[in-house]
Amino acid sequence: MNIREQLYRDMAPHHLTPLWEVLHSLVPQQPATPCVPALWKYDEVRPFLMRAGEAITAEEAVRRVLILENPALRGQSAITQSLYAGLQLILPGEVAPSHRHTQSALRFIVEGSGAYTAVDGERTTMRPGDFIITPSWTFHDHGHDGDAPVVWLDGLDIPMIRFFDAGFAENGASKSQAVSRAEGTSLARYGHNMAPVRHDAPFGKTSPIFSYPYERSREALERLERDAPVDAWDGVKLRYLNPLTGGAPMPTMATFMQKLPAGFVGKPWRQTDGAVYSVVEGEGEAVIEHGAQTWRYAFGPHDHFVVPSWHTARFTSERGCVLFSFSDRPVHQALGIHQEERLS
Ligand code: GTQ
Repeated sequence: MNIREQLYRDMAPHHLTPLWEVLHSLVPQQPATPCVPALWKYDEVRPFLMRAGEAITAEEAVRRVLILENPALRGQSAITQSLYAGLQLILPGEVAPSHRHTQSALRFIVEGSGAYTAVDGERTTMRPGDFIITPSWTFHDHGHDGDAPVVWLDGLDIPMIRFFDAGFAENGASKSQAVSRAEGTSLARYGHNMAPVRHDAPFGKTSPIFSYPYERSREALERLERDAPVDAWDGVKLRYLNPLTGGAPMPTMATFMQKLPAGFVGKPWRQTDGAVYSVVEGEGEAVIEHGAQTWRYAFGPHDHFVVPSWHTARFTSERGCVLFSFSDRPVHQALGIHQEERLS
């Protein structure tokens, strides 16, 4: 045995390891994520969700969710290293009981109407394409008074909070929280480019608007497609705002909605923030490249896919489509490490 091997072997019991053996992978020349691109076709996922609806009640499950696990991170409940995504099902008459946690959550409504989520005493009705927030440490419960299944995408910063070992959670005193404000109050207070004169930030670093209706986002995208230049990489893309700060709606997650016009052939880009997509309407193709590998995803309504960090991606759409997405960009920006490249 040479002197190096002898050294490694003798110091191992003392919990010591030589940096020079791992330096390259510890400090890579560019992001080297273990995540891989992945696509979940809604046609394939939906039957499992409905079977979950027969297998367990929302109340017993607390949250009846099928987690979208990155194929390279099985068992970690993560779609990227920092983000969690799942599809939650609630059936008519059910309640997903009140609890709160330090993890922030977003809901993006995929299918069905008439369910509600209640945050801090205010309910908001879910409609397809709505983007709804559950701020960190606010009590929230979900219920459904309508007559057909409702499915939404849950996006949470669970892996990030786990990384920091900073998670707290507790159950609410009652199954459904008492309603203390009329539906739409938060949107009226903060959602019209105005704010109460002596406003505070009711949810700290999180947006005071907790429901961003699809109707409005879609109208903005449609007008911009018609009246303004279309971006060669993104089509028409807008980010959701915390109106009190101009920043992302949550401290850990940014959200976006984009419309690719019919006939769109987008240029490629890459960015350090891995992103999760939910297809709202229409069809298209995502082409993702990394090293020598290429993934081609033909997507349609309610499909979900993930573009990992520093993978090159581009979109095309023959008939046009609308895409919702979220990523951990605000954290990259807070740390001053966000990188983005627009390629040609
Ligand atoms: O709705 O509170 O998908 O706490 C995972 C954890 C949803 C929720 C998830 C959660 C929730």
